[in-house]
Amino acid sequence: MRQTTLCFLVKDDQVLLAIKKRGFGVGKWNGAGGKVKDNESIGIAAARELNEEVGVKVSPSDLELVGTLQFDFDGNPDWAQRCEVFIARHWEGEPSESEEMRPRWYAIDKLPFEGMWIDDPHWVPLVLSGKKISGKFLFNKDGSAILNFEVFEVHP
Ligand code: 8OG
Repeated sequence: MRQTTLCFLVKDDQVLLAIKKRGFGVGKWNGAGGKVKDNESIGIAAARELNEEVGVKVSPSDLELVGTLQFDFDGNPDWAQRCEVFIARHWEGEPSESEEMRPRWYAIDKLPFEGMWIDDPHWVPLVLSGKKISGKFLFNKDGSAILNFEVFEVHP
């Protein structure tokens, strides 16, 4: 199964989202992240993706794990994915556009849900309000509908 990372940069009451210019999730606003490579730790992968996609340098020790999500697609096991979600509050450099993503800051209480993944309203506000979560989503085959889901707050 694919293991991916997703990281939200947070500054005061704002979060950095970036619109995906190509690949899986094209046209959607999201944090930066992607597939973990073989022999790469999840933290190193998250930091690498932040650098490649929005041009900032983050130390893996500044990544706070805030969520673990399982995404399954009915009748489409190739798309199954486990995603570790992080928040970073310290980084070096100014976020900038890359070939893959165009970033901008959003107020945390005005997220552009109509332009985000359909599951995001069920968990993104929780992690941005300081909660730690674990969740599972079952989508239909092409990911256009949620068939069922569960999201729990975890207390580490
Ligand atoms: O390597 P690739 O660009 O395919 O990685 C996909 C990225 O998109 C990765 O950061 C995980 C993220 N992502 C999904 N599905 C969902 C989702 O349903 N919600 C959010 N917020 N991010 C997702 O692949």
